[in-house]
Amino acid sequence: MKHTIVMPDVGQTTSEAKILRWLKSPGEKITKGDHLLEVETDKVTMEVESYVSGYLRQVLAAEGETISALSPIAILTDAAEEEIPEAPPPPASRADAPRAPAKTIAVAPPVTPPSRIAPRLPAEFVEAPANEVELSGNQKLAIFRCMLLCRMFEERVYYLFLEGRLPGTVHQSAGQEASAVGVCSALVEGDVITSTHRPHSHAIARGLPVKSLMAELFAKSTGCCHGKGGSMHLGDLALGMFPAIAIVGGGIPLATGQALAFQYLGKRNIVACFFGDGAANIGTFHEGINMGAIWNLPVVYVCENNKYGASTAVEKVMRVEHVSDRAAAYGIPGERVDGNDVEAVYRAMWKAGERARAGAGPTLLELETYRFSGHSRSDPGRYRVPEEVAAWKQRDPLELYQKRLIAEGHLQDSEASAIKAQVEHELDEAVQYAEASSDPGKEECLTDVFA
Ligand SMILES: Cc1ncc(C[n+]2csc(CCOP(=O)(O)OP(=O)(O)O)c2C)c(N)n1
Repeated sequence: MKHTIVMPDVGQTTSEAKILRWLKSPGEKITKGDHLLEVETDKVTMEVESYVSGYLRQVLAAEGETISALSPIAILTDAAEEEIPEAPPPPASRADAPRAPAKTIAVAPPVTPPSRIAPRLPAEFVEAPANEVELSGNQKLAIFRCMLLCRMFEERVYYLFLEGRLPGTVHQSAGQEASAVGVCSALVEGDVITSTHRPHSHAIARGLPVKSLMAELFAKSTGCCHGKGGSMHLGDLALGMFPAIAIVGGGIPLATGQALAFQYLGKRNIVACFFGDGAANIGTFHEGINMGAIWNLPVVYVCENNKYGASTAVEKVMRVEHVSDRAAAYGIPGERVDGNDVEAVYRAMWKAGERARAGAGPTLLELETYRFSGHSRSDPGRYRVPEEVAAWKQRDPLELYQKRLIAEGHLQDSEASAIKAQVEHELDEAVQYAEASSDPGKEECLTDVFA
């Protein structure tokens, strides 16, 4: 079978990219996920991965050419010698770029960036003793499945994006599943979360149906926001998630306001307010948390410290060592937790949640974690040294939890594979559902929107 590889839409202000070099040559065997070529956009240079496995048969665009997004750039086939059915159309290349497609490309070995930046390695955490919030075997398995769903959802979305099937941009959260799932597992019906530009795992962990999330990413009317929110604004208040807010720090006052509403109405519900380390330097952080503190509001402020706000390392923009140190300024507890240990996150959230439900006010939780991908679809993450990324991958929250459940006797390898197959099937169905759904009609332009 023939597979046409297209140029992904990775530019920020333009929809084209220049091919710097091919990293594979015609005839080479390619595994899905292999880096095929390096491109330069208006903002960055980055490697482009293959979204299929097979043999690279034709390279359709030469190094130096500037190619429009979604134009074909290479042909792969499943078998090495397979006949290629028909000639592909030439790529849409800018008029001033050389037009002759390269037949065979000489490939230089990849260059590793110089390691001048000090790696931000995972900290050592002492495991907190198990207490009254002990989880049952079934609860642990549900947590594992949910983390797996978050991870596989992000992987699926990534490849759909590379294939040019998904519109818009995505900020992915692979690597941060333990924080999303640990926090949301400690919530009950009626509780609410607020989220950020990186909301996919928060939404899955809060229990939003995967079909409605996938349809939202495809901008379809069956999406959780009827196709008008997209990746960065997905949510469903009826299911306990405010549509996410992409303005950094924007969710903090909203969470505080919702907590005030819970208190005013005499409810025992709480708000879990997710935000990143970058948001801890935004004015709303101070105003929102201070207000939550002085009124003892039922809210837990959850900082997912993944070490970077976009490409800016956290210590470049913060004098205190830890975000949680700032809790002292508001007179509330601050706790730093291993954000890659899902049970540690669960316990900390449960404790902070009980405190909030009892009327004792907010807690600032800092969950130390790491995003495996770049900041967004167009960020290769070159500001991070390979040693740092490798050290965090050693602490992959999903692998850590799978090993732990196997060691505790709650899970076997074969069961983990079966769960993975189920999740794969659920995602296949979600993509089919999303692609078969209709676009929002013109008559819906002004419904569900406030401005
Ligand atoms: C007020 C505001 N400033 C800048 C941006 C652009 N921006 C989007 S995400 C981001 C980085 C946010 O970092 P962090 O809060 O640590 O979250 P993370 O991306 O690490 O999840 C920036 C600067 C924005 N969306 N809103």
